[in-house]
Amino acid sequence: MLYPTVGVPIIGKSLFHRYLQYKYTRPLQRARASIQLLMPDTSAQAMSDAISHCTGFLFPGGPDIRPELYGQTPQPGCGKPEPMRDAFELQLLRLAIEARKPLFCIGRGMQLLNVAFGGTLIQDIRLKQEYPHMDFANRSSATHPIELDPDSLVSHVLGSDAVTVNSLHHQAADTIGEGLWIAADSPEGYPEALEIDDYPFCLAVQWHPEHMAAGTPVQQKLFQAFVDACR
Ligand SMILES: [Mn+2]
Repeated sequence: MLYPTVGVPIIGKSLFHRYLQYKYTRPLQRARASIQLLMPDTSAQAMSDAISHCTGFLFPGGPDIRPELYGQTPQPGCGKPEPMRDAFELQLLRLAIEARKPLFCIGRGMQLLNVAFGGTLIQDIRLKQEYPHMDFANRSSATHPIELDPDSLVSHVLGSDAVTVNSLHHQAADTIGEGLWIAADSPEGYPEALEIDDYPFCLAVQWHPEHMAAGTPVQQKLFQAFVDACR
């Protein structure tokens, strides 16, 4: 299986969405993956097709998750959710975990993983940050440091226990779901990577390696390791 099939929930159809989508598919292709974009279809048939057809899944960035899904009501600063994406991606992620598929969860994807395990989110961190964590203009640059647990998968893949990363988020994982642990954090203590206890392969990062991979080879390693785990 030289080109494993990686399932990626579709981000959207506008030109801007397609640009964002391309940012994920390009480093996956560079790592020699075949990509299956997945439409938000929650039917049992679509779910079982996705699980049987794809050897791994990448959960991409996107809008804020509906607070109701982690037991809260929307607070000021919380963005407009996309309930269709939430319902589809949460269901798919749960089935993928059950099937022990390799996972790569990025940005919103990492937050979704936390919600899938019963964790919660801080709905807006903009008033409680030392670094600008929502910095779209500098999305290809490393803008804040993080510390990684040297025993984590993400640290092994990056080959370091301290790196600097870009930052495109205004929410953060708060209570961590049972069965997950914090593999990296920002200087303020916001989780920047999560991992699942006793799981074959899961990278979940709060930063956006897809915008760095072209210019920062170490970030491409995350995509390579994920695709290798799918092979
Ligand atoms: Mn950050």
